[in-house]
Amino acid sequence: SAATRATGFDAIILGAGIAGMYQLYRLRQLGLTVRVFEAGTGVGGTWYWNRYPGARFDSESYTYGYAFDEALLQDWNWSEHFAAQPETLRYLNHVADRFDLRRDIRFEARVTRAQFDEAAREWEVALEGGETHRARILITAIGPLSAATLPRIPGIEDFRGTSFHTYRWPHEPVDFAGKRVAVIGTGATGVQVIQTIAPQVGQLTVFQRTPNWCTPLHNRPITEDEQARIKAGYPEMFELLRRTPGCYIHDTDPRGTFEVTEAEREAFWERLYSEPGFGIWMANFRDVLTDPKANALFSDFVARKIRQRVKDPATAEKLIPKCHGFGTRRVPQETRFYEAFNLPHVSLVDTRETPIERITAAGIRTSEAEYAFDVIIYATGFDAITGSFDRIEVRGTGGQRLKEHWADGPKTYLGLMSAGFPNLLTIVGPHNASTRCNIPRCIEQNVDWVTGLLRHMQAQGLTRAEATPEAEAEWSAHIEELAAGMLYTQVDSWATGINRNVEGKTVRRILQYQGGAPQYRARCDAVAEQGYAGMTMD
Ligand code: NA7
Repeated sequence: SAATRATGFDAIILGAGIAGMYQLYRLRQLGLTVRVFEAGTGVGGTWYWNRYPGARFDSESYTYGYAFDEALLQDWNWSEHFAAQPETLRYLNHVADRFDLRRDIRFEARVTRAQFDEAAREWEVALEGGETHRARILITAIGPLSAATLPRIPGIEDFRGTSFHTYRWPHEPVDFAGKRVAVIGTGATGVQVIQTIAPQVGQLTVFQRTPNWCTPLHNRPITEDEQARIKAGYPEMFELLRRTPGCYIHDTDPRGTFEVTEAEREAFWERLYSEPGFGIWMANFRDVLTDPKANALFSDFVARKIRQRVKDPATAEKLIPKCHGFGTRRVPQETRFYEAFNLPHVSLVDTRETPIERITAAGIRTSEAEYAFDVIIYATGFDAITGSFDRIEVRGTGGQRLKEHWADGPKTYLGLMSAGFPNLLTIVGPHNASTRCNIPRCIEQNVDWVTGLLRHMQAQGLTRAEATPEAEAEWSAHIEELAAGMLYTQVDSWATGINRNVEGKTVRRILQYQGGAPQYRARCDAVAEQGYAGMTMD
């Protein structure tokens, strides 16, 4: 690879999660010299950091594992339909061992700055501590949900008990027996933590600002028969995942909510509520996420379920979202989450009624009461999608900063490149389909596309590739068009770029490709087939 070889590596990859590991594997096949920089002490990304109790898949395990290697698929046995974090981390370590990935990964190496050197046509990357490395190509695999954020509440440093953000969970198990525990946050993470620790703790107080529409996961072990069927059925299953909008085994129902009788509708919704996984979100009537009337009717159905499951009517009402409809925010999947609030030692504080004023040495003070705790768990989420980019000082041609280029919302081409940032490829970046996707499926697509581009550059002896400003403008407008009419765009959430714990993240943005993964894949493939249309290369 002499043609693409610069003074350092052919390519530097940031992050050794699912994306970085697979990109390393692919680039080795091209014969490139690659270095991966990873902040953690091990591989796994999301599954390395999120060690909180109850962390597990919401995708069926066998749909989530890597698809690129048939022997790997046949050798690995998932134990449950929705595997827990320790199993997923074991799986990713198994993959790292099996493909001998670790020898090209530097652990405990956090990248703080990346600067494009126009004359040399290479990126200079600086690690925390000052060490620098150079490479022709820079690939970010830094994750859409990796910049964890604590709430902006005064006094966090004053607390004398134990406290963690769920993403920065300790590696040693935490003993909750007899402890007075607070959980702040009721997103997908908070729900998993709350339902898991509720039976273990002495006392649990949940601080909820916005309730979410949670639906049953219905997890269970995979039987031996099922294991055999899953393995024999992989080719057909992956074919199905290529056709569905989010690469799940759940496909949209072609019917409209009001095209069926009330009895049929109720029966269909009862069935969805009783079935495992995301079917209730992904395989509902086709208009539930776009037609306000359909959405309201289905939200009522889920509200009825919550009222049936939570014994105290006042608590049930607090747990029912009033300001956003079902599926307009990420749907947390739960296992006896609502029943946790029936336990005598579990209580719910609505922080809109009684805001948290400060964290104290002893616990939490709201406008109404002072609570004492041994443990505070911050399940307060992430500076999502662009936050991990903002935390690195990425500078392209003329020294312009990526954060500035994206100040009024991301500007990208295919969600994989940005004009003015040559030789930078953003796996799972903003504007691509991956955060609306069963993510490893979209990661594999992103990585394969990037690998194809680098193979092309290698074959043609090209050393510089960049999206044109016109292609970037067109793609960014296309992103806006695709999201028009979707109810989620009218709601604050990480998917619309809102995080009030971060300066400046108060304006809703379209951050995701909403046309569905098959259409996204087709667009990317067409660009490649047209000799990388919309890009300049020399
Ligand atoms: P989310 O979904 O962003 O949830 C964060 C939660 O923390 C949410 O309930 C927030 O309330 C709450 N929060 C944040 N700041 C505060 C303050 N200051 N006071 C009270 N409550 C607060 O993050 P998750 O980790 O649960 O999930 C992220 C994704 O990871 C998830 O969607 C999966 O795809 C995997 P808010 O709703 O903003 O009122």
